[in-house]
Amino acid sequence: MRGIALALGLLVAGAVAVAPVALADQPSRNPIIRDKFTADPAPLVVGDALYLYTGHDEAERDQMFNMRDWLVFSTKDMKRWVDHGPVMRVADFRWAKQDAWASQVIRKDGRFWFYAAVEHDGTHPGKAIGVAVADTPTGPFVDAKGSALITNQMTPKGTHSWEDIDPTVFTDDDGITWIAWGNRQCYLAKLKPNMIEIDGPITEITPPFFEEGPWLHKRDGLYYLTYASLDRRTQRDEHVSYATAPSIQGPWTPRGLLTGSGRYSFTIHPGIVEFRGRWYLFAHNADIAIGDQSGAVGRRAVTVYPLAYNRDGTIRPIVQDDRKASTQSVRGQR
Ligand code: FUB
Repeated sequence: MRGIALALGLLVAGAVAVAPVALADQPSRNPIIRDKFTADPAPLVVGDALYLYTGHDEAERDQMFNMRDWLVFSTKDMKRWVDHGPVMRVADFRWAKQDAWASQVIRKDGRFWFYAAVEHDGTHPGKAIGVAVADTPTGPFVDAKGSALITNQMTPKGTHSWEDIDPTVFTDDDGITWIAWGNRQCYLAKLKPNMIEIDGPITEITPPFFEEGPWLHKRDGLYYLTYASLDRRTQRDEHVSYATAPSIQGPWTPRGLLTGSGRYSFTIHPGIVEFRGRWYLFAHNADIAIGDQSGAVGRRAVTVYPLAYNRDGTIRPIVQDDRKASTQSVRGQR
């Protein structure tokens, strides 16, 4: 099965290897935040501003990850970014013990709902997803439930403890909010209108090479599931791939690669948004040093690129290496 998926993915990846988006359209100098290490970007448009929620990398030396709070930045022109500081700390989820991993915020019924992955305490071992709420996009966010929304025990298929990470939330035109998440398996569930409970079954929508970092969006009636993909056979760095569907519940058609890997980073994590009539992909690499700290697995930096759609709804592949923009191609990458 894995072999078939690999062959299918390579086929589709080859099929979309066409001219990349011109970097002349580049909105900001990448990476866009240069005085803090940031990761796992999640954009949200509110009025005339784009808010960007990120993880905060504070790994020291060879430490893999050290993430204790979530940050938010905003912009009105995609060039100047305002740092609003932390919106929440992992310690604010009293049932969590560590790891402020990937998050996303959406607006519903006039409030801002924050979903994030953390490490649960010993009562529900493994990663879990919490939900917090605020009245403004800059917080402060408070735990909205007092317990995890999703625990590792709710998805017994996965045998690893970090299966339940990387929530993405999306409200469809009928007002129903969906949450997708996962590592190795990608899960989908409805949220109740109260935003703090799962409504109905958890289903699996895992696309080819899915590793983590799903992001749901919709454009012109087409649903997109964009995600960090990994060929576990070669164990090369993560890339961004995507799939499309006529409905949130599928069937999902794999569309292959959207980007190669983030420079110097094993992980990459997509976040997509439309702002002022243009679409953007946020991701991360590890291409800055701050003081004597060089970029690393746990010292990443958020980037942004314009997205260009073809008439059939497919997305033109993105070349994200600003330094070698004219020569790099995503052709043949997996
Ligand atoms: O930032 C911690 C983890 O690394 C995220 O949850 C994954 O998506 C990867 O970026």
